Amino acid sequence: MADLSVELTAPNGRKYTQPTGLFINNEWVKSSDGKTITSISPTDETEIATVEAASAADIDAAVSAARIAFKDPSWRDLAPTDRGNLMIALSDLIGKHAETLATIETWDNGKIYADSLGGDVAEVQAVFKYYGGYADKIHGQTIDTGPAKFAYTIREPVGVCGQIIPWNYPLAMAAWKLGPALACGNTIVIKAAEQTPLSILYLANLIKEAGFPSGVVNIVNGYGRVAGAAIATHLGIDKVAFTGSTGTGKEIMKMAAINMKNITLETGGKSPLLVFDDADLEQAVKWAHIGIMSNQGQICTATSRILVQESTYDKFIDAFKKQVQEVSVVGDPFAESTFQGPQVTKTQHERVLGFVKSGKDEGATLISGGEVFTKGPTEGKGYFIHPTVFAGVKPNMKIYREEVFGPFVVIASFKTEEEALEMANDTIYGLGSAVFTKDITRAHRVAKRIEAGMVWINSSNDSDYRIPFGGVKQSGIGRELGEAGLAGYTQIKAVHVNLGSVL
Ligand code: TXE
Repeated sequence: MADLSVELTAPNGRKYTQPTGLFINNEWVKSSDGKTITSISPTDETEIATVEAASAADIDAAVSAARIAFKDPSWRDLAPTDRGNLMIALSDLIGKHAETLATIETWDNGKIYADSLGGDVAEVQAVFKYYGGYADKIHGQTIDTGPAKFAYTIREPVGVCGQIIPWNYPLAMAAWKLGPALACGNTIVIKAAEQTPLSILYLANLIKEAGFPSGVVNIVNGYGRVAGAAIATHLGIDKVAFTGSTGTGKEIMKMAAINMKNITLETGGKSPLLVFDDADLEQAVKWAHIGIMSNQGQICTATSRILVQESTYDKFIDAFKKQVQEVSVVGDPFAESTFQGPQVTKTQHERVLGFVKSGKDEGATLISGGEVFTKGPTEGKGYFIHPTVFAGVKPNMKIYREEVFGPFVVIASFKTEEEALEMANDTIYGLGSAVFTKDITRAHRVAKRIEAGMVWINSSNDSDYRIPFGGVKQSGIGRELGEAGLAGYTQIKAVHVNLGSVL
């Protein structure tokens, strides 16, 4: 254990012990093949820590631990209320360690500290408490089929769940997956993204401290094509839940077919935000800005396509440009005045800049940003970018069709409601969508016809642990959060009973 943690002092002065191992069977272990991941701060490009990276053999060990734990009476026979209480104890511990968790998240990912603390970590705490409350409320049904027979159903855990998460909300994505899985009595092998390996390891210690039996939650870091693929193909895993790109989601589906795993996917988006000419313009501008520029634009539901009715288009562009330039203060994510920190990695930074070039080449009008931002906390260092807005964008352009995943938005115009809907739905994705109008009938008409898993009326990007989250089309399969989030983590057994008294 001694060499599987390191004492760190974060840029905000917080000192803490960073675990660096693989968390298997409630123990910290080294990678079997000596592979590691070094985490880089996106703010100043310095190395934060080096952690163990799981091999296929390590995944195998984690799955064995999870399988034994699944059958062990200490977990299998734990009363649902006690299972829930463990989750509530974990939620309380997260509250106690909130500032350290938020510090790690901001240092490793680059998201602003106020969001890490008040958004991500607060949500993680709430999710474990919420699903802890569900643990003893997961019921089956009784079904009366006539005088001689009836049946009842039992909602059983799926088994050993593999969970693969991305880097944009490392702790929150872990909680969205661990919460419902634990509430239903499953055991888990979860892999964090190689870009942000640190915060989940700190969470692992809290899981142990809360009192979860060994092997119930196994937490590993590792590369997608090694550890991720080992999870997706493992015959000892009954379900795989994934959040990430649509391309990787499709690969995981194919791999998971090997033993017909139960599957939940939350993938990419190119969510439209519709502004009709009767909208409250000030509100539309405010929410359109939050919807795309929060979290450095690294949100799967980011409203990255703004569609504005022709008569209000010029007014919207002027007001939106002003909002971006006044509110999107780029800089040190630990500074209180900052709205936007760095992109998570050099790769993502370059990817966004690639889209800037594409927009210019295709003839869209750049109205704001489009350059590397050089005034980071360490002069010339860090993956900062100016918030970028392209107007006059046409539906055939690459920047209109593909997910950019950065502080990058395209604006186009429409004439009628019919055309707005056609444009909004002209995408392979179907995750979020927003509509701004004061016409209550139109708001609900559009909400009904839009092809998306979520619609925000006169708002953007609201997410709440009590409300189902997920997409249609190539944005995913299944739902997370809310009561709906439990469905993917139980299976239904039907028990037929013959009363025998009547033929
Ligand atoms: O995603 P990947 P990347 C989108 C966003 C971004 C792009 C690329 O557009 O620019 O994806 O990001 C694991 N088998 N989103 O490359 O590859 C990987 O280790 C099994 C949207 O980071 O999808 C990580 O844990 N696992 C998104 C996770 O998959 C594999 C959030 C996500 O990585 C694997 C992130 C494989 N073959 C990116 N390859 C959202 N929907 O919120 C990778 N992984």
